Amino acid sequence: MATAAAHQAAGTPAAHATSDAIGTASGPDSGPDSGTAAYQAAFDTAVAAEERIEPRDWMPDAYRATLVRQIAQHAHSEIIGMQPEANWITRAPSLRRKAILMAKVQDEAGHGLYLYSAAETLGTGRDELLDKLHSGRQKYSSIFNYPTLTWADVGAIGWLVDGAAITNQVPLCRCSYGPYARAMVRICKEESFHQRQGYELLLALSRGTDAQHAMAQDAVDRWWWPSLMMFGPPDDESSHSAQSMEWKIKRHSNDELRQRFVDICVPQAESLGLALPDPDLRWNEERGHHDFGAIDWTEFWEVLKGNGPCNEQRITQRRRAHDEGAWVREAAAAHAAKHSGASGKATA
Ligand code: FAQ
Repeated sequence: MATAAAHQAAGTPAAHATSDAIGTASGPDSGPDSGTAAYQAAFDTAVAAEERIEPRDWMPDAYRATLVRQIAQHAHSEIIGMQPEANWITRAPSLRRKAILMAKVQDEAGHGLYLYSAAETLGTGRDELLDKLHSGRQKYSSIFNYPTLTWADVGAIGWLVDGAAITNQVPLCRCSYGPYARAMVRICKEESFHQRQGYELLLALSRGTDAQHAMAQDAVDRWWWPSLMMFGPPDDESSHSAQSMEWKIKRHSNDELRQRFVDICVPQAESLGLALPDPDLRWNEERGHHDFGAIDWTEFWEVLKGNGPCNEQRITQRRRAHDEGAWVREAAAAHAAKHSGASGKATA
């Protein structure tokens, strides 16, 4: 790699030197010795030059911990996020809608798998992460603690929740950590399909009978504000943003992305013939953005503390699914062991 070669020519360690190699030199993050300082400098240079940090590269402990925290929270959100929509698979109004919804929910499981794999490249196993989710030591997105009361909620989740997820995740395709960035490319393509199916579903309801239109409007009324909360607390209360942006894990602040999402949604709501439930929403010529009303941050923090409408139900269901799936994991492990034994014999 040209940049690594440049580091070597200059007599400094490349960020792409492997952790093993560094471990024998001075030990990563072992203290403020000159070896660690040089690796830190090389890491900083690589990040500044928009190079990707890869699993075996040296990285600061805090960078690794931040990535594990964010990727784990993201992975947990994908698998917990299957629950609100899966609730409607058996009641989808047609075979077409049922097939689409099953495929979407299955995609979310797949996103969880890519993300747990990305976290594993940082040295944290899936069992440990799931254990932290089940014991409440790691979070998942606030949005999945709200109930899906009608069929229109499936459309509102697709349009607003997947829409917010894409707005947040497209910049993550440029995250400085390679495996996370690459996972996000595929996830964003699938989320984009999800968003369109939600929009199409809501459009059908909005143009349907009065009762169907009212059902679509009610769903948008309930999902709008929680969707804005998905972007995280306001910038002045966001504990991780500044450091994560410096490391180029996050590319934009929570408020910037929230504003982008509002600006995208306003014309889409007009095309849908649905109103966004915010009397303060209006175009601000001077800012070149829409102004919008105050978000209820008390509600957000309460949901994070476990006091949302569905927190208990979601985590209970997740733990039950995990326990009931134990035999599948055991069978898969036995199959893998048998398979590797067979291929081992063949090789011998
Ligand atoms: N919910 O300092 P910040 C999806 C926590 S995927 C819960 O601003 P950060 C797909 C945060 O962890 C949706 N907790 O944090 C789908 C921190 O607590 P900690 C998930 C939240 O990390 C669609 C504290 O507040 N997407 O929807 C939330 O810099 C349909 C302070 O916050 C991702 O995870 C929240 N909304 O920024 C699936 C994307 N917001 O850890 C099924 C990746 C903040 O110190 C159906 N993640 N917190 O205890 C990110 O981009 C970032 O982690 C943010 C938060 C922007 C979410």
